[in-house]
Amino acid sequence: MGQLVNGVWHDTWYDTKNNGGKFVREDAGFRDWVQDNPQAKFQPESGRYHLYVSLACPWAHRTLILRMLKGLEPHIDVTVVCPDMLSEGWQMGLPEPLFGHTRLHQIYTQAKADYTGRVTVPVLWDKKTQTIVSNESSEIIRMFNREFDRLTGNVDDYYPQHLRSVIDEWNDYIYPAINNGVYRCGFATTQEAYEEAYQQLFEALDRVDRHLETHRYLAGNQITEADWRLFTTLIRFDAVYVGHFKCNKQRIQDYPNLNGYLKELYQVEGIAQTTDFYHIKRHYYFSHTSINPTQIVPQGPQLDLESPHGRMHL
Ligand SMILES: N[C@@H](CCC(=O)N[C@@H](CS)C(=O)NCC(=O)O)C(=O)O
Repeated sequence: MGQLVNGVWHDTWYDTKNNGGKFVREDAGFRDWVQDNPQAKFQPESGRYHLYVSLACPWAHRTLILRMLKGLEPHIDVTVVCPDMLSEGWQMGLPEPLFGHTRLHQIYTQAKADYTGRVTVPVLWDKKTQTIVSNESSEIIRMFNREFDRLTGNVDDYYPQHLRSVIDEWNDYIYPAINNGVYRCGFATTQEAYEEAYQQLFEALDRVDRHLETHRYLAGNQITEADWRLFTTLIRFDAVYVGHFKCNKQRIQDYPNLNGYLKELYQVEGIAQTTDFYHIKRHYYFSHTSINPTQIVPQGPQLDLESPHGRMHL
């Protein structure tokens, strides 16, 4: 775990001292957009972009899901990093195909030689202009949702106009409390910071669970971006966040509605193939040595994600 300072890699853990023990996530550094418009710098073209992901990471997982759902797999190739993120940060098991690099930070300095900031996944690389288009998953999934439609002919829309305000509202609520909330629990270095995050997290899960009693999905009758953004946290919850991040009030399995909702999303065609529990468990338990110094990866839990989800009546 570390970061780049003026293009030089430093092995440092998150600094929570200046924030009263709270974990504060840094904003992504590359924020360009692929756009389907003739003036755009980054245009949607088959084979032009490369995606660097970790299968462990919930933010990267979103991009893999949208890539799959939108028929982009033949058009955007992928490098998967190794699950262990230690003193060199994210690393490739084999040299990656574009430059032969074996560390993700080399991709960042390839784009910007004096880059300063954390080296995170996902990364969307442009082979034509030789740079990083974006390392912000919430924006990469918007590009995947729409900008390649003419190329793929897939016009499924996970951020439809008429639901945008509802989706935005859920995203704004779920991101700090749940998606980032589990990290705020796990990476807190004071009791107060942990308890604050924990309370907010379980209040939010209760609220979402109540909502799902009468709504099939977050925004109503159709699966949207908001569901996929929540899914990638829920699917990691019982396997990792309950134990490793101390989010242990109750499991997703114990919620009357979230449990079936999670199963239904997991059972959508192609989604299970984007989910890798080996990478997920190994990454968190083995990489965060300040939380789990023995690096022992638990054997359990046994998850039941394949049985009927029971949400057809909604
Ligand atoms: N805002 C980013 C956050 C991505 C992120 O923080 N990814 C984590 C993996 S789960 C990472 O690469 N962390 C490395 C680090 O912070 O040094 C996004 O959503 O794309």
